[in-house]
Amino acid sequence: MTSRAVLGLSGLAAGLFFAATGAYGQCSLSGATHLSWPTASPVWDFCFRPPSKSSGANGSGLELSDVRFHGTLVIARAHIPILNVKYTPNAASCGGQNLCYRDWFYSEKAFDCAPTTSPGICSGTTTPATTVCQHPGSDAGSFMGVAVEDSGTSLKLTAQCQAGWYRYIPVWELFADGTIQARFVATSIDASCVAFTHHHHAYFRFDVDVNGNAGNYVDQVFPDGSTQRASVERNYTDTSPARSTWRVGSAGSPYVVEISRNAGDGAAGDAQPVPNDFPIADGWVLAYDPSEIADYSNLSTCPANLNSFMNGQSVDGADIVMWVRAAALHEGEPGGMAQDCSMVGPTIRVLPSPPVATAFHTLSPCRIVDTRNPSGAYGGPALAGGGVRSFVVTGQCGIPATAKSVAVNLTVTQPSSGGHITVFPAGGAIPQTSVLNFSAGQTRANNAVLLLGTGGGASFSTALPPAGTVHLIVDVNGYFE
Ligand SMILES: [Cu+2]
Repeated sequence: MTSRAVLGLSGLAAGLFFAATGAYGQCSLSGATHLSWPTASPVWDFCFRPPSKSSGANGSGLELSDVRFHGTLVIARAHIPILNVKYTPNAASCGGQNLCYRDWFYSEKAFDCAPTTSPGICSGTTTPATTVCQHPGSDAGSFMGVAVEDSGTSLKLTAQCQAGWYRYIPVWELFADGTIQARFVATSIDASCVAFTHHHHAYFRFDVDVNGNAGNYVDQVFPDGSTQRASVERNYTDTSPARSTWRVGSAGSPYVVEISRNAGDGAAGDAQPVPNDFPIADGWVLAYDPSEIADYSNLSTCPANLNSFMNGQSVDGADIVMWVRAAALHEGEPGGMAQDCSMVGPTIRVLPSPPVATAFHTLSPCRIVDTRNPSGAYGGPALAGGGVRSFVVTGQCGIPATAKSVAVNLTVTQPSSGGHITVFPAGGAIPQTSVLNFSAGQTRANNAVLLLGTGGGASFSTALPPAGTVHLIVDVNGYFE
């Protein structure tokens, strides 16, 4: 199968096919390529631009935009507008007077990838993307552009840039469960200065538009699961080893977008092997401002000037922009080269919105689904292996349209073989954890709370061998609204 068959690439023609502003499938940034994945049943729909066409006076690497998950807009733009490098003091004057370089992220450098499936795009099906990380110290390859590699379980986009002797590699990997690994690799070709200890700092910018850019909110998520809503623009600093997690949502959206810094990304609170005039912070929570794509007024100085974007604007009910710093430490090796290729960067997870549960209402137990009954919306046939079946729960058994979730007793019976069932809001992603496990012929029951999704529906995914079946019975005993 060719890449064209695997990927729904509509490229520059996208604007011709999708005329309405903000329409599904349209790229809001010029020169972007539209993509949906997987083609058979798309989960992600987004656009991307190569570094040479990316936003900002210094570029911003491989830039994603118009990112939709199951049809809902989640991220308007994601990119890396600020890069810098900070050296420890050294006799070779590496890093110059301030031991620091401000770098650029628009200068593409050729790497190996084949075949080229359209101008500036390769699929890697014959030659996987092979950057300087696979042949440390020197460049190779002639492909210029973006590698778009479909492994079946993920879609990975890779580019490679140069700034002097440094090589910068942005990587975006999207998974069907709603995860995006936003990654950045800093490395270099052989050069004398890279043998001295230095830090690379990449500042990711996420214009998070959950279900549109209006009325978004952002919560800090603490290790115990509790949350605190941000009211005005702020920055935050991680302590070692703790790393921050934030969630952006909007009223009525089926999803929230969670952004987590990872352990390897460096914390402002870590012991610093470089003079600590930066990092200034590990992240910023800001209201969208079209003049704040990057710190343009600061290009001649090295530290990121993102604190100047904090001017007291409200972020509760605003269009939210999250900046996240990721740092890679390259430790000097006496007489040698520091050509580390470690990947740093935050993890994004699109999650079902938590129900706003203000009150629990008890119901007399009521059977809403029984697949042993004749075929129908709430009856047969039995659930089939590998299948997903959804039931509209609101409007049944006294459950009002305002219900956010329902308390149920789930029973499975007559399974043809061992397997399990998972539950999730209709229109949402299938989660990794099961609600009921069973073996062949077994009848099992469990209490559960079903989050309701699109149209007040709850969905059930059945893991069984392909021809297998299992009957499902759902008894409701209350709801949250
Ligand atoms: Cu380095």
